[in-house]
Amino acid sequence: MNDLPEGFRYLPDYLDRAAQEALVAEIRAVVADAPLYVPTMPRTGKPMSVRMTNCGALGWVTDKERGYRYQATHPVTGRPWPPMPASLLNLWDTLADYERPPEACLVNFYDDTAKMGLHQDSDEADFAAPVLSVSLGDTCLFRVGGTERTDKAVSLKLKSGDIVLLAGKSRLAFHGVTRTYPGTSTLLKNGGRINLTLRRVTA
Ligand code: MD3
Ligand code: FE
Repeated sequence: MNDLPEGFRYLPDYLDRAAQEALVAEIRAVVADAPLYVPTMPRTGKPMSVRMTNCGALGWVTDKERGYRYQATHPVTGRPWPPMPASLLNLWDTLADYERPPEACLVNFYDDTAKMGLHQDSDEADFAAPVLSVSLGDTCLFRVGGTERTDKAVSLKLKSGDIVLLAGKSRLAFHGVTRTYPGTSTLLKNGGRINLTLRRVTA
């Protein structure tokens, strides 16, 4: 907990229960329009355990043939992503300290066995902009290291209502989700964990 990368801001319990519930309702509406899908890894086609969708002008997607990228349409429905809810734009305005609005909100859904391997977020053209992450539902064990894969990493638990802001050097830190802790939250009726990441994509 004392070796967090420079620019990493952890805001525990930032959203109260009512704000979390309101956000879940907005994400359910997003998912009704843009269903969660199973992303696959570049080249191997191996499915990720996290299901994903997006809102905003651009969305992060991955598949075997075309790999990691941002695009304006849902890979399954072909429709544009639904707009970003005003509450998320407001959060960015309050916390990001960045002149321009986020272009993408990636919605990650973790079931009881899902995890996310150690990676760097480098598909965006603008690394000056921060990434803002909101956790909802079950607690997870999150791991964050330095800008090299082999740098020492620290673990912390991210719980429902927590926000993490990745600015400065932490923007390119390696990070991942080791596991979730099923049954630790009553926010989502069918359990699981949702993580939202708001980003600038273009420079
Ligand atoms: C540290 N999501 O979507 S959120 C991702 O909980 C992603 O779903 C995780 O990693 C999740 O790419 C972690 C916290 C987070 C997000 C972006 C970061 C940490 C980060 C970017 C740079 C460094
Ligand atoms: Fe990431």
